[in-house]
Amino acid sequence: MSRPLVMGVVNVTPDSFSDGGEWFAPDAAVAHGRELLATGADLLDVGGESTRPGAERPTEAEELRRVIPVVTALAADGATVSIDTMRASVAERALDAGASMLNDVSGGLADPRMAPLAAEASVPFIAMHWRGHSTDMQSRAVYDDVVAEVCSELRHRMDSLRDSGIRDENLIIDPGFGFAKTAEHNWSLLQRLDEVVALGPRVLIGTSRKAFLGRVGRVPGAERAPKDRDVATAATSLYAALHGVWAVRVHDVASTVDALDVAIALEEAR
Ligand code: PMM
Repeated sequence: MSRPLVMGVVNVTPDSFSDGGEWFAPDAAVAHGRELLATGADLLDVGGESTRPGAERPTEAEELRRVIPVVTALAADGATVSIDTMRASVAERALDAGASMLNDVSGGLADPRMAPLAAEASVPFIAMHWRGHSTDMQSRAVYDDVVAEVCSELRHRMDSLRDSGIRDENLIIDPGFGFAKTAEHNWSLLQRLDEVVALGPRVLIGTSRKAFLGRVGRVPGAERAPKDRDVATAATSLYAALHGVWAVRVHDVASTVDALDVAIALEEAR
C-alpha cells in the first residue's frame, strides 16, 4: 500500500455546506490553507464556487475575485495548489497565479474549453463523475447499478479527455460522492471502490463531511452537523487507503493524517 496524498480543502465561498463563509475573506482563506499544510496536507484545493445541492453559481468575475489572491499567496509559499473550478478562464488565471493542478467537478463537461486548456498546460487534471450543475443535480441521482454506471460514464469521460490531448499520467478520476448520488449510492460506491480503482488512472475521493456520513449510526432524521463528521471522514480515508486511492480530499487534515498513519502501521505489521 502506498500512503494516499491528503488534499486539504480551502473553500473561499460564503455558502459551502461544510464550512460556508468561514474562510471567505482572502486573508482568512490563506491562513486556513497554511494551517492545513502545518497539520500535514500534501496539497491544497482552492475553490470559489459552492457545489452543494441547489447552489447558484457565482459570476466568473466573482469567482476570480475569490480565488486568485488565495492561489497566489499559497503558491508563493511553495504549496502545491489545485484549483477547484468548472471554468476554463478561472483555471487559466489560477495556473498563471501558481496553481499546478486542475480539479473540475464536471470532468470537463461544464466548459468545452477546459479539456484543451488542461492538455495544453500539461498539468494533472482531476475529472469527477458529474451529471449536471448543483441547482438540480439530485434529480439525476437515478441508477440501476450506480457503480457500473459511474464507472462506464467515467470511462467515456477518460476517452474524451484523452482525445482532447490530456496524457494518461495527468489524468486523475473521482467517482463524485454526493454529486447526483443519494446516501445509498455513496455507500455502494465506497463499498465497491476497487472497481473505480481498477479503471486505471489514479483515483481521488471526496467524502469529507458529506451528508451520508452525517447519518451513519443515527436514527432516521437525526443528522450530525458537517463539522461533526470528521471522525467518520477519517474512517473513509483509512478505508480508501486500504483500497488503493491516490488521494483523499478533506476539510480536517489532522484526523485523516492520523487515520492514514494507522493504515501505514497496519501495512508495516504485515
Ligand atoms: N466535493 C466538493 C467540492 N469539490 N472536488 C472533487 N474532486 N471531489 C469532490 O468530491 C468534491 C470536489 C464539495 O464539497 P465542499 O465544497 O464542501 O468542499
